[in-house]
Parts: sequence; structure tokens; C-alpha cells
Amino acid sequence: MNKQFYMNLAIELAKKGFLYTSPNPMVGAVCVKDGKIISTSYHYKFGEYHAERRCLMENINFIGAELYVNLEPCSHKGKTPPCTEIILEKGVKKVYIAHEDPNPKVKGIEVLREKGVDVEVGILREKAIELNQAFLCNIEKRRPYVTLKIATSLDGKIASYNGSSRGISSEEVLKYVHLLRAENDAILVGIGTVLMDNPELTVRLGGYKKRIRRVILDSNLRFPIESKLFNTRKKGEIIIFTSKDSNENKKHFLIDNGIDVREVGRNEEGGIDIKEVLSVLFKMGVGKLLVEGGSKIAASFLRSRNVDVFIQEIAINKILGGGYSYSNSLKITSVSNSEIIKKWKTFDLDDNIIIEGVINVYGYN
Ligand code: AOF
Ligand code: ZN
Repeated sequence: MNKQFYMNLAIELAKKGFLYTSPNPMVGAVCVKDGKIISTSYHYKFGEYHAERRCLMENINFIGAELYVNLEPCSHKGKTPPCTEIILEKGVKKVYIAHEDPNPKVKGIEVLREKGVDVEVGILREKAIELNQAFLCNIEKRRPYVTLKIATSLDGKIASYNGSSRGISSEEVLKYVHLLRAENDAILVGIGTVLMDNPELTVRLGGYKKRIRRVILDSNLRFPIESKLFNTRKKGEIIIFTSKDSNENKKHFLIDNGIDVREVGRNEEGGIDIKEVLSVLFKMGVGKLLVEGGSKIAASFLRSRNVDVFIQEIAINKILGGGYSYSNSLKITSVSNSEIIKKWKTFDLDDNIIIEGVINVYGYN
């Protein structure tokens, strides 16, 4: 077996942590001695042991072994002890790393080399970088990795003339949406969507339950207490971002009822300042955010250049005519200034075409 084979295995193992590691990266580790794999592991869950530590915790003689890991081992004490410590302690002689960790606290390559461990960096670099785009965005931008998901008719409308969007997507698409929600740490909509659709914004996937934070942008605090959101609340799970001048009594009532109400500034259009929202959410531990809706919200995220992944579900069997568009308010003056979707793929679900593309790419500089 060659280096690429073992590194590929490390990457595949890392993927098992998908859904659970954010805002930490997905990391896998493979230990090889005398041409045989003697131990493998991965980072299971945020806050738990890292891949390298799990891999080397086994009661095996690791002296002279080689370790393959898709991310530079950490050298700092975070929620867990430094990985470099156990690598040195167990006598590993060589470490293969796919790419460096941009976290400024991490200096694993340096530490290992200083202590005489042979280190080779760059095996399957691109594939490994692709895997941890969310983590790389978090470190580079200090904000959540944002996926904007829009459901439209064939003519690109997100709602009909009277504002209703219920029923644009089919059942199969709704299942896919719940999967998307499960991949994220929080889901965000505007108050318009809450008032119009009364969504619950929970993950509902058969028996699978994952609680994610539910975020509403509501500058004038119109949040209705008869809504499904209010009535399915759990302490701290619903976060409302509002302006400093919204109704104080309502604010206190919501806070007393377990809703996390945050005051933020406004943007030039009078809406909520997206940058500030993202910064607060990131500090709360949200590494991946799904933005689900409202034409204003979609436009504000696009306009402020805070969308990393763009998903459009097109109901090819429906034309809505003069309804709501998610992009009308974007002031794009010429085609050469248009928003560019990269690395897109498409697939069909019932009567829908799903387009998944990327706007921002991280980790190549
Ligand atoms: C590794 N192996 O498996 C992971 C790493 O708070 P902590 O202790 O969990 O540290 C989190 C940081 O460690 C995270 O921001 C990233 O830089 C690195 N993650 N490093 O050596 C791993 N998950
Ligand atoms: Zn570590």
C-alpha cells in the first residue's frame, strides 16, 4: 500500500464524524507499522478526544510506527490535551499530514520536527481541504460557514404574489431539507417567514433527532407567541436578533420565557446587521449555519457576501409569475459583477432539480 492509500483511509474515517464535530474539523488517523495497519480512529464529537489520541490510546507497541492524519496534529491544550504529546510519548517515528491547521494555536509540525519526528506534509492535500471547508471558514473568517437554501418555482420565485411559499417543494425535497438541517448547528429565517408559514424549524428525520439552534431575525420584535416556534421552545434554543429600539416589554417577556434575545445594529437598508449576527452566533459555538428563508434574508446574506454554499431547489412543475424573488433587491449592475457559483452539481428529486454550488472556497492560500 502507498501513502495515498493510507491518507485516503484517514479521510474516509474522518467523515464518520460528520454531523458531530462542528465547529471542530473532521479528522481521521491511521497508524502503520512494518507495512501493516495497527490502529485507526477518528475525532468522534466536538469536545471529545482528537483522532490521533484515540488512535494511539490502544495498548499496542507504537515505537517506530508511522501515523497518517488529514490535519496537522494540535500542540495546544484545548478541551483535550495536545496530540503532539501522545505522538512523542508513544515513539511514533514519522507523521504524514495532508494539510496544515490554520488555527494559530496549532504548531504541531514545528513541535514534532523539533523533537526529531520526521514529518511529511501535503499527501492528498486538496481532498482533505475540501473535507473541512466549514472549519477552514470558521478559522479564516471567525464566523459560521453559511449555506443559503432557497426553494423556488421554475421561474425563480420563492413565494406567490400573496407571499405564500407552502407547497412549492415536494415531500422528497422536504426530507432532503431535514438532512440539511441536521448537518448544521443552527437554522436561520426572517420574521416574515415565521409570520407567513409558522415553521417549526426542527430536524424531523424519522427516528433521528438532533436539536439545533433556531434563529430568527426580527428587527421590530413581531415574533408571535402563538407560533409553533414559541410553543416548541427549549431554554436557549431559540435566538431572536432584534434592534436596540424594539419593544422592551416584549423583549423581557420573551427572555423570561427562555428565548435568547440579542440586540444588534442595523444595516444600511434598515434590516438586521448580518455581520454582527454571524459574529455572535460564532461566539455561541455555531460553526455551520443554514439560512432558509425569506427573500429579504437571502438578499441580505448575498449582498453582504456571507454565503459559502448556495442551494436552490427548483420546482420544475410550477410557474408562479409575479411573486417574490430572492435576488431582485441585489444591485448587480452588469453580468461581469454577477455572483459566481462554483463547483456546482445538480440532481433530481421528484419534480425538483436541486442545485448545490459553492460561492467561497477556503484553505488554498
Ligand atoms: C487534531 N486532531 O482530531 C482535531 C483537531 O478544544 P480542542 O482540544 O478539541 O481543540 C480544538 C482544535 O484542535 C480545533 O480548533 C482544531 O484546530 C484542532 N482539531 N486537531 O490534532 C483532531 N479535531
Ligand atoms: Zn489534537
